[in-house]
Amino acid sequence: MCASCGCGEEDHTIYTMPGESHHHANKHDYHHHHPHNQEHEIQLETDILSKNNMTAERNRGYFEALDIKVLNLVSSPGSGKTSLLEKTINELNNELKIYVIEGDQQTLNDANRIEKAGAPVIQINTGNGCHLDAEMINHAIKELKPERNSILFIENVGNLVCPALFDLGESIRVVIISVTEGDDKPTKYPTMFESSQLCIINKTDLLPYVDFDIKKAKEYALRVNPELRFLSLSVKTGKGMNDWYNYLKKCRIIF
Ligand SMILES: Nc1nc2c(ncn2[C@@H]2O[C@H](COP(=O)(O)OP(=O)(O)OP(=O)(O)O)[C@@H](O)[C@H]2O)c(=O)[nH]1
Ligand SMILES: [Mg+2]
Repeated sequence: MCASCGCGEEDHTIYTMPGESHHHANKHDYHHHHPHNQEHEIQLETDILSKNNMTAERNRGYFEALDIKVLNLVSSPGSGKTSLLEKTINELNNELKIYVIEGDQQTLNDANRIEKAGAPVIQINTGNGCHLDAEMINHAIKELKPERNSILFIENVGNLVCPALFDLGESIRVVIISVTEGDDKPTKYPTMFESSQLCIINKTDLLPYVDFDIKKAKEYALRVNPELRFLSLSVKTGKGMNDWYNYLKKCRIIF
């Protein structure tokens, strides 16, 4: 087991563009040794994260040089990340050049949805891994080759814990919660909210049917990150989506 997040020992990462046969990555050396001594585990975790941070900085430099804005979408499974991207691509594809990196443990489902929506996409299948890391992104952008002045969305593996630790070199981290998940998520999974700049509260069309208090959710999130900004929306009905589109148009200037 990995000392940092408990994901699987073997590296089964697979990179695939829709319509192509996939290929496996080289084994990451940090997945090799898993000593069960606590001191060694802390050392290993520090090594993993510092190696990741160095690669993330290289990614960031690459993105900045090409003026590519990168949004890392993180959430529990099923909060609506791919649905949000599908609608965004449909709405903004004429105005912005959009690219997508999809992260899931298995399947090409999300990449196929994005391709159908009309954006260039690469799927990373992490196998046993429960998060994307900077090296995977580094590898993926060499294949995806996003253009200068574009927006790159990275849909992380659905998981509210591990992706919080791994900087990918993104400009903005966006945490998405849906109203079906409970309004106490920010207190239970604070690192994700602490490390994000924007929080999207999705599926507001379901508010009449669930016990979710938006005011409380925001209050909890602001306790761990007073700088966090919020957008409440429903991808399904489109309510609140204009605020998101405006945020994206502005973030090209701000970040
Ligand atoms: N009612 C409602 N359902 C939604 C909304 N947004 C997404 N969904 C539904 O939520 C389910 C999951 O949506 P996805 O977009 O696949 O979620 P995801 O976050 O990409 O899921 P993973 O990639 O598996 O983590 C689908 O059935 C969507 O149709 C919304 O605003 N309202
Ligand atoms: Mg998805």
